Amino acid sequence: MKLYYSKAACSLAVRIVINELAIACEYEAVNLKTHMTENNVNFYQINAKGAVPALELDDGSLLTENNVIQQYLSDSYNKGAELLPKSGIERYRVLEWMNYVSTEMHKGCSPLFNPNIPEQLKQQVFKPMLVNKLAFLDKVLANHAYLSGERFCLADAYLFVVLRWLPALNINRSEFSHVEAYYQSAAKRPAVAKSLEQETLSA
Ligand SMILES: N[C@@H](CCC(=O)N[C@@H](CS)C(=O)NCC(=O)O)C(=O)O
Repeated sequence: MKLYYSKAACSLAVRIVINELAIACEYEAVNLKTHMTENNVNFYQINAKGAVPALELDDGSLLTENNVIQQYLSDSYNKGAELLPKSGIERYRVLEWMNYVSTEMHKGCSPLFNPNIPEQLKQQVFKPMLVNKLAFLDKVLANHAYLSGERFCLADAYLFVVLRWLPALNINRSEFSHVEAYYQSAAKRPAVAKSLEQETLSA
């Protein structure tokens, strides 16, 4: 198995899941500006979408879309039930949160990273939208340790990565004390710390 990733990008969530589940995996970095991989391959020839994460399976096929890759890994490996319950409403709670993190949090950050969007629009429209969602998450995390309760799940791996981007977007995470405490606690998980180290990142 090989993960196509880019340093600090949303593919870091998949790396965290791989480390949480102790799965053997190779990694190949993708430069998202040039869309060339570290082995000098045009990434569009590997993934026509051009986006990371992309997971090459042992049969040579490619699986894309962060949330789907995470579910595949969790469902395929024995310990997966800890990150994504196998059935029942608990499973759908985790999926509900994954969808939220992907569509609201991750894609809520995307316009703020976009150099073609005017600064005024970012400050007046996109940033307040994201900050409102952080306020919502702060209320959720006041009541329990992780998104779906007391146990770290797939959605937490993904949210950790998105929260890590906030300082670069000039959003002060510590204004949301429960979010900040959650972030610091997730950063201490061995799989999270290992993933950061592998990408030479700090929390
Ligand atoms: N729909 C994709 C989106 C992933 C995505 O936004 N990846 C970003 C990095 S965080 C990317 O590769 N952007 C570069 C590009 O799309 O060319 C998913 O959920 O996996």
